[in-house]
Amino acid sequence: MSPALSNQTKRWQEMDAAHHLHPFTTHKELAAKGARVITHAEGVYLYDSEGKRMLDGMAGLWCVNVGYGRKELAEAGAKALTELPYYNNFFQTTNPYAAELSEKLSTLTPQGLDRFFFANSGSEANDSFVKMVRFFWNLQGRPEKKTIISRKQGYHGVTMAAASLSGIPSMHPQADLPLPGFAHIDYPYWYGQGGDSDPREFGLKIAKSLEDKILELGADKVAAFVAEPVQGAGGLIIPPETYWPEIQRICKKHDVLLHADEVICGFGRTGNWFGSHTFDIAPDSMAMAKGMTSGYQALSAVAVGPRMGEVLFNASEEWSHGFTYSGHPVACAVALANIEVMETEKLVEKCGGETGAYFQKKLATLQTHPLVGETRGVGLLGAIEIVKDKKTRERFDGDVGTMCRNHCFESGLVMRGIGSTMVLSPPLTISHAELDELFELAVKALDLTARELGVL
Ligand code: PXG
Repeated sequence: MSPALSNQTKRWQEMDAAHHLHPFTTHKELAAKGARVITHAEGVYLYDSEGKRMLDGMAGLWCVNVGYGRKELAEAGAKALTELPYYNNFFQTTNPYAAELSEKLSTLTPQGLDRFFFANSGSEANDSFVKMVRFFWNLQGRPEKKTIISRKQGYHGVTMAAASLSGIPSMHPQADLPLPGFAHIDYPYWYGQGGDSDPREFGLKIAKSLEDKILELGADKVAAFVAEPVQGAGGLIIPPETYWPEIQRICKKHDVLLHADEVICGFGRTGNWFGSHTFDIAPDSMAMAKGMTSGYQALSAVAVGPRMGEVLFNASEEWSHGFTYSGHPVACAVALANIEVMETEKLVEKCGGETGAYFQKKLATLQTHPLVGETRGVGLLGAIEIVKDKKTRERFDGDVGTMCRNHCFESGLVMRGIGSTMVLSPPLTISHAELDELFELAVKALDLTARELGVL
């Protein structure tokens, strides 16, 4: 941040340091430095309180798919706020926005996933799934079928059950997690762990760890397998093509339900409406959030297919679950407007077509950079592996991801660092000229990182 900050920025930083607990933050460190204050945003650009402009290569937190400043979404929200700012969906009541959104979603999701429970965050959606699947197996007369298997480095949220599903090691000890009934298996990170193996064989080997775990626990004890089509926060892990077909075969064979966490992959990110379309996955249920409203409102959903849906819809017992804001009219109105923008502007087709192809072409050019061991991507998701030695894939000591991220910020680009992997997930509305700018800034930040590491 610039040395001479305005009084207003200083005031905000002081208030913040004194009173605001941030997500995933070391507060001592932040207070010493002062938080960056983002005051407005337009298109693919963010602006801070000192007037600095940054290209948002992460679409917020993988969510602002239609870009910032979209009047259509603001107007739809304002209209709902005026007409029906709130009413609940308990007690045999609904609202037009929630009803219309659930029907609309049923036309976009993979076949059969036609029933939706609304919540307010990805964490709540996954937590709700955990309760749903337990209820399902109880109703089926199989109360022992309860353990849920998920993956190391998976990210499914932070509430007690969602954090138990998550497989990022730092998320567990502070809250004595995971809860009982959760198990974690290996994840298909070929570049990091596949060594010299053929990626196709590696995909099968990692998928087999699901079968091993099911057999170890007993198939009659396993309720579901939960996974992101592409692991996002865990390092943008795109599985080899053999992985998903084998996982699905194993789930079917052992009667284990498959829950796809589409919180990042959903709403166009991988070039189709859902990551399940891109990877040809037929899940029993899905979680969605983020791109559903492009982050303009807090909204998420669990979609269920016929197997769970029929049982839950036909239960004679009340499902004792739901949030004050489930199916909130304003959030649902904004989601409908967001989907309309995506359809009118053919953003999913563009991500799967010209914009995605241009992004992937530019991303691949970074492979010639002295720090870059691999780039990989799908749709408008991209990862850049920073290595010390391209041949052996040896990493640098220390947190090079944060080092590179800081150089990105200084250069005017938001790129996320996960260990030594840099990650991109820009708005789906990004133009070719803006992509040119994004990659120019990325090279600049990589050069600055290389200089700091003594490589250039
Ligand atoms: N599932 C997935 C796949 C996610 O990426 C969640 C669930 C939880 O959603 P909520 O709305 O409860 O946050 C997420 C969230 C990061 C980062 O640093 C990623 C997420 C959240 C915060 C930070 O990449 N993803």
